[in-house]
Amino acid sequence: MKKIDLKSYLTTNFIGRSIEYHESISSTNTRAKEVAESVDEGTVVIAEEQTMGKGRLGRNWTSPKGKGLWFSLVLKPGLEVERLPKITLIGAAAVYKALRGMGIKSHIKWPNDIVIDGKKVCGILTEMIFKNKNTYYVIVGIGINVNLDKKDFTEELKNKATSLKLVKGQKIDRIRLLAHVLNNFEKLYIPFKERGDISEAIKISRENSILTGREVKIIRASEEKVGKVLDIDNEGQLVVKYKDGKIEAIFSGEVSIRGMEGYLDN
Ligand code: BT5
Repeated sequence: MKKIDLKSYLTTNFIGRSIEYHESISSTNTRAKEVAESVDEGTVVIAEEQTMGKGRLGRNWTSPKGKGLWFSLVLKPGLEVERLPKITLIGAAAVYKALRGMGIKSHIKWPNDIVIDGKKVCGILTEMIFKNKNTYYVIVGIGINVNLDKKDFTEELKNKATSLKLVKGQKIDRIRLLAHVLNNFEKLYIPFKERGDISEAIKISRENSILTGREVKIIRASEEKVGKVLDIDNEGQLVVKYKDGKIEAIFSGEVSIRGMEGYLDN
């Protein structure tokens, strides 16, 4: 991966202006958390390979060498803590737009996945670390399956994951894609940081939502419920109508959403 190439594509002021590059690392999110305090906002920790890539709720993220974009952004937004989980939507919208800019149509599976043809091509893991009551940092970890081949996926993943190479039938320039993601991320993040405005990211998530109109299973720690997704509201919450007619707006991060009929299984 060449830093010089990245710089030539970047249009940002601070996102991706500082890069910490690793050939191999356990998890870029873990590393970003370690360095968050001492680095500038917008620093990107990126690795060719992750040996213990993390998904949400202790799940694994497959991150084979040289085939994907496995990276984490260090953010210091200084907003109320309650608003922060919404940053995941900025990540999703930025990846969506970056793919679109490279001629690839995808959908957003609220709140943290990008899917193509019903298969997951990107996942996002947002974590927060508190230094003290008033000081915290946000780490947005993004994993994109760029040039993975079928053999790079486990049997379990083969049916529910894909890569951009598999979709397009040709290799994709990882550096160019990374720059596109970072450029889009900064554009969506600045209004959020300056005035808590996340409307553009929500609009993108809503307009390209794979879940809207579908029956889904909503899984919380101790219960599973089936409902139909009506919309994503102005707060970025998923609006669901249950069988009993009750409507609920679900806050990002608190649940897992599964498609019915084995579709969208993650
Ligand atoms: C996610 O979790 O989708 C968040 C993934 C975040 C990965 C990035 S890579 C850079 C940064 N550093 C890290 O350590 N993590 C972040 P979740 O919604 O829980 O989905 C996890 C599930 O996706 C797993 O249980 C598998 O079923 C599936 N999965 C694992 N690896 C995959 C891959 N490469 N592509 C598609 N699906 C995958």
